Amino acid sequence: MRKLLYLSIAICISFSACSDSSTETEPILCNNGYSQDGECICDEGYTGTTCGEQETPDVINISEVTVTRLPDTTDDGGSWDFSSGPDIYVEILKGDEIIWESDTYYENASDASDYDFDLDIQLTEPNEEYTINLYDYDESGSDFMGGVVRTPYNSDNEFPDNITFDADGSVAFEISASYAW
Ligand SMILES: [Ca+2]
Ligand SMILES: [Ca+2]
Repeated sequence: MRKLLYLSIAICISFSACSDSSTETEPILCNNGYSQDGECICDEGYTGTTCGEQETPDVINISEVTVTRLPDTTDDGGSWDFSSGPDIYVEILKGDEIIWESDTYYENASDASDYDFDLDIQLTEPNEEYTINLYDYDESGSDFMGGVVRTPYNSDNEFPDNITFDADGSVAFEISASYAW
């Protein structure tokens, strides 16, 4: 019996498993940040004790919009132009107000390709709805091809670089996004 007691004391000393090491600051798990002196230092855009909550950005910066789906024909199955495909351009709206419109278009576009438009705008109301519309350019008056409405931000989206505008309709888009707080 005595032998066993000595043994357990020896284990405690050699491995310091029984010593009071818990007085040292325990590192805590920080979801989006790092631990320093028992506190989480959060990455930009995150807040809360363990940096688990997103902070709503002041603006979402948009550097590109990509047309990822478009209708090759009109609703009644006809071609967009007399003998060719649609000549596409994009509009971004907040409510009824056009906040950006491409000044170039792609000639004779088809659903087989994606089409990138460069831009440099800010969405200043990330929690409100924006609309992206696609048009077939015609000198005699452009034709509306389809549009998608969505709120670009939500509080658990982890700030994606690409935001998809896709409501399973005839058109879909992706925007390249960065965030500022
Ligand atoms: Ca055309
Ligand atoms: Ca056209």
